[in-house]
Amino acid sequence: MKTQTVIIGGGPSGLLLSQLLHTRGIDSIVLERKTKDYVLGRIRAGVLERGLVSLLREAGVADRLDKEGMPHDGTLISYNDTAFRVDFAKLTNSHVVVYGQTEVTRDLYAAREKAGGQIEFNVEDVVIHDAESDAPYVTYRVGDDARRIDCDFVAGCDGFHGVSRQTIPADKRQEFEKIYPFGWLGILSKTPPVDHELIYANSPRGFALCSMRNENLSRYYVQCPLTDKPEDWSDEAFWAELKRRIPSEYADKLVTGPSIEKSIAPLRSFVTEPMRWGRLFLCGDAAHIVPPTGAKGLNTAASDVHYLYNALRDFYENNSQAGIDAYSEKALARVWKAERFSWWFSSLMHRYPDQTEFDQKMQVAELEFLRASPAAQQAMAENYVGLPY
Ligand code: FAS
Ligand code: PHB
Repeated sequence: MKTQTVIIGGGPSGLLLSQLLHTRGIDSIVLERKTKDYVLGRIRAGVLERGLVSLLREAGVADRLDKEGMPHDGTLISYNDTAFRVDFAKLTNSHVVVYGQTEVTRDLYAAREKAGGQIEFNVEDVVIHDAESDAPYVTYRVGDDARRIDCDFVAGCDGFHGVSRQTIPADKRQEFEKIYPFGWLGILSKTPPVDHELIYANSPRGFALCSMRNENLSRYYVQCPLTDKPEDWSDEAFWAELKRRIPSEYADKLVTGPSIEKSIAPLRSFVTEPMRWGRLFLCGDAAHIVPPTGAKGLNTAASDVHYLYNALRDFYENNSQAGIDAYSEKALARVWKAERFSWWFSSLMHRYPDQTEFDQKMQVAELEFLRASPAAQQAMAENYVGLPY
């Protein structure tokens, strides 16, 4: 087989890139390790930056998003049984949209299938060959059937545990990592959200987040030790702990109910440099990971896709290498800003096992400053709604 771009990974990065390329008549084949249902079964991000919303519209997959997505003009931040609001609309004349990553991925699959896009599921033993040449190829297996695709480019959209990053020789890449000493226990429940906006809560017992997917589907998180397992937490124990971590005015009106999904995600900050190796380009979690505190994971994958899509367009439409030569530096410049914001917000909102009383005083002082300073809130709002591409 031959195509212009082989895309490894059928998550949001790979599907969005494939759909955008399709809009310009550029062929791609997506190789996905799992089944479509497995991919859609993952419960992950919930907040879309303005840049990702625009990109989904450009890809022609925003109809349902525009109908069902919930624009959020601000967020609440709570500590010491009190809360204040950061007003994105007033500070940035912009907003975010609450619409689950699962729905984004579902819309992208629907669009690719409607367009007759080629997606191969249950692929195994994916290997990228001759990435440094101008004629790379990918080999893989589906069952006992060994296959090969010759191409011009390979997009590594295969997440943190994929093969793409490992294809770049270890002595040619540099990795930067910070592991956080806690995880997030998340649940999904068919209950009305406790407020119409998100609540990020700093509490002496640990971080909590009140989010949602729609008016009757809530997403809640509590910080938990890395040694915890989802089965260690009954629904009752989760709700009781969440109520202890948010201001009483919200705890008193929290509607609880059975969890329909319960999982623990570890938190890490991670970046690999460069994000290009010859004709191989890394996008999304294949290249970087952020703690979900700033809702930047999916959104930073989107800016990578934007840069790579335009670079490949430039190559095919204008016969120019400029975009692909600039890709890694351009993508990393924005990646590091997202890493910084996610690290800052995580440091501000979580309880760290080795935290001293002085450290906790520093957190409260910064929260008081954020509460009182329009300039500080402006900085936070600009990062949260999404820095420009
Ligand atoms: P993905 O990991 O989503 O997709 C990669 C795809 O590649 C997967 O479908 C995988 O099956 C496939 N793949 C892997 N290896 C392969 C191989 N060898 N061959 C073929 N296919 C292969 N972000 C937020 O903003 N908010 C959150 O709350 C949040 N929660 C998260 C919870 C968890 C447990 C995880 C892991 C991530 C979370 N994220 C969150 C980040 C997440 O949303 C990612 O940023 C987003 O999924 C990035 O999309 P992709 O880059 O497409 O990677
Ligand atoms: C979510 O709704 O899953 C969500 C929202 C905001 C975050 C992280 C996760 O910062």
